[in-house]
Amino acid sequence: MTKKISRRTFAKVAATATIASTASTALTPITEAEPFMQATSTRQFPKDFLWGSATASYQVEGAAKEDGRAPSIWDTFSHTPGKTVDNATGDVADDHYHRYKEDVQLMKSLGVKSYRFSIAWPRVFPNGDGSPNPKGLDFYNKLVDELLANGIQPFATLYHWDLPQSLQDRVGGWESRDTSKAFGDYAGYVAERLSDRVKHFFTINEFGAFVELGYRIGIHAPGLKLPAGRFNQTRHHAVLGHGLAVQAIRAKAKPGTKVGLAENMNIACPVIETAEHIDAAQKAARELNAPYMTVIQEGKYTDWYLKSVGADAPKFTPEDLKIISSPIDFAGINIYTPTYIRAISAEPGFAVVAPPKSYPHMASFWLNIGPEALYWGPRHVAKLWNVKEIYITENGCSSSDIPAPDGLVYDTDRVMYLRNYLSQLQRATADGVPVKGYFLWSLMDNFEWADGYTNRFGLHYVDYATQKRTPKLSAQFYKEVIARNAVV
Ligand code: GBH
Repeated sequence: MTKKISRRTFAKVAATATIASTASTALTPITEAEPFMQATSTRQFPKDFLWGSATASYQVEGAAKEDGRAPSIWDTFSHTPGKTVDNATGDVADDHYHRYKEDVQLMKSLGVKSYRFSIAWPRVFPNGDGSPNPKGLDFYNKLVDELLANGIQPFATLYHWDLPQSLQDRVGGWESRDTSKAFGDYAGYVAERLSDRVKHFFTINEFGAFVELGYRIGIHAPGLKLPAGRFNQTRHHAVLGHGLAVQAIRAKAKPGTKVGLAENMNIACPVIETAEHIDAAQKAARELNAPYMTVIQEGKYTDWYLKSVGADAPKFTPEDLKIISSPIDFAGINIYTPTYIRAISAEPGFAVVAPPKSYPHMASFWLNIGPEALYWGPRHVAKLWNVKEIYITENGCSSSDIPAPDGLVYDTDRVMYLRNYLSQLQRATADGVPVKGYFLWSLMDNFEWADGYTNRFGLHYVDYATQKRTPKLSAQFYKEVIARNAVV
């Protein structure tokens, strides 16, 4: 009879043998004998995974009054006393408008293959509609050329919240369909001129943030607190603007140009990974995103959404829904925090579990840590709507980021955050979820909206007094991830 040797005994024997034969190697090779060590190969991302970083115009550019740029609602809002921490504005921000070449070199040294930036609508159409400002697009032409010359693919967002003030004044901004229409025209104009070099466009960044915070809660520009009916109509005009932009881009851009959006969906994570909670989370993913991603994907508002808003439902035509759901080439999701979901037997089949007071978060109080959001977010999108091309258009975090005596920022908390989130993203790709790329927010510290310059999200520390950029520890970490195409 063969004597059975337990796995554990076998492991011990084999490990000893390995150590004996490679006595001088510091790292023991990973073998069957060490089942507790995960081989690097299993933490690998798919070949050609597109590593990138992201920024947005008003947060980095500065040059607020140059070359014919007119004010946006964010200029007005940030210049209104009391609206941002320390009354900070984006007048100068990172002065990226003048330092873009230096910033492209930061990207190059990280090794990113792509860069997501946004175009300032009021540079291109100072009044929002009407005559374009010929100098407006020059900056983006130069930026795109510089990126391509350095082997970095440009991904352009058409709206990251800097609405021309003129449209707010004349028609009430996104409260009016005129803004949706003007957005479509602007999108077509830009796509026609950049699509010889820019192959991916995002229409709108985060309906779920700018509409809610700007038109309902009032803590972002234009600072309104609309009643429910008008507010839901504003939501509708925003998704309509997206649809009109998709159509305009299709009409005007070079063949092969891809278009999508970048939405901060509510990321429904099952409280426990059992079939019933997973099922509930999937339902929640559809319902909690009903006014934006769901109507864009499905061409209808869900029954539950319409029921829950009742008499305050938006007014729309079947034609609107068709425009809103114009087919897109990919979905971008901005992912920061999880929303935990548990199954319930009553309608609608799920309940949101509020985070306990002790829930861990990063420097921003809202930034609860939930790495599995990076697994469930793209998985729901792929499953619910059969989306075949997904990008994580933002993920990252704020840290206190205080330079050490040697001048460097050792942001071990950001590295911890990223390592854990990326592990879950790797898990998604290994499970076959079609995530094609990841844009880390952000390339460098910048104007963090109502928080002004008090919250830092960058891989590079920015000394705002001198505009000096210094890579943080997290930049070194990300560089290593990109070089190895794996979680490190
Ligand atoms: C993104 O929003 C933005 O696209 C980007 O511009 C920004 O810099 C980045 O994240 C970091 O914040 O004050 O309690 O109402 C992320 C989603 C939604 C997060 C709104 C902050 C406000 C919380 N944001 N939320 S609260």
